[in-house]
Amino acid sequence: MVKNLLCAIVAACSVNSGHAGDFDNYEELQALTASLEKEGIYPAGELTAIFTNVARQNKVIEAIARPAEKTKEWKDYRPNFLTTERINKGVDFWNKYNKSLNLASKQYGVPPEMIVAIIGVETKYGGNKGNFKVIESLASLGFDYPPRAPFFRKELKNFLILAKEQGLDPLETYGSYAGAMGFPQFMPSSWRNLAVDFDGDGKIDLINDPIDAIGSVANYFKSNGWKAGEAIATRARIINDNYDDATSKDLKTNSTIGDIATKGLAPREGDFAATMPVSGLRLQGENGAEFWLGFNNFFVITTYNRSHLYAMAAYQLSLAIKDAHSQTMVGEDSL
Ligand SMILES: [Ca+2]
Repeated sequence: MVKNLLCAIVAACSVNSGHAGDFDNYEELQALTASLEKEGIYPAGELTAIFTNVARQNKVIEAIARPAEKTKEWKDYRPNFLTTERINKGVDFWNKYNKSLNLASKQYGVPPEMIVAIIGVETKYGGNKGNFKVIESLASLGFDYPPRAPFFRKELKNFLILAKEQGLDPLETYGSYAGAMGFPQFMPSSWRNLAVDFDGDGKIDLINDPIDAIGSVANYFKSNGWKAGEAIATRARIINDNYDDATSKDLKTNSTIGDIATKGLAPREGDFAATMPVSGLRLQGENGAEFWLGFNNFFVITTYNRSHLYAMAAYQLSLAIKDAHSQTMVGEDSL
């Protein structure tokens, strides 16, 4: 059914990718071009020439409709991220960029293992930054994917401005099918608004510079409300039969430790103030339903990717990396 819908939307379903110049006659492209020329960001004619080389990518439109966060249960999602390889490479990344991670952690209040885990989940520490031309992804979604076209058109505009600001070649910049770029997979608007030049070389380079990526992830979290030193999530136990009412799919805290206990969930361990904001989470694990309590910082992670599964994978990866990293430090006095 989804395929039929997509066929109707793109009107060329048998063709997997389009042709250069697919968007040349689109009114939306002409409006975007006019706007960027009027603002003096592109000289007349430059964008028109660029877009004659841009093709619609139908596989991008198909991919956006079925992200893993929406189609998988926790028990199938978790093993993709909590692998020995990803944990060990996280320890390597931490050791390699220890100084920058400590500095970012101190400056923004985000623990080093959380910054490492995000870069690990997003791109395996820069190993997989995406093979889609960003301009083609964003144009395909912005012009030919009506459900989220305004969002992606805005990101396309941000990308074209970013290219001028940071000296990127708009036709040779690669990212995910959704247009996310570099080590931390920032969308263009996040790059422009929240990325930082953390190595101080005068450029914000998330594609080639892991140090800029480290500072940018930390700044992103702080800007989205990360609270230094606060818990992220904790496993819950059921204390009465109403517990179904205690969980939700919300992407923010909607209760407190005290209130959620009356609904049937309490932390398995640890000491939390009754007034601490929290939401109950239910995940389908390998051994059945798992209940968790997510705190403010858990939902800050969901601002990166709007999914409980994503935030839990990043959190658990951060714990596994921290544990493995602390073992490599035993007996070393170089810390
Ligand atoms: Ca830099």
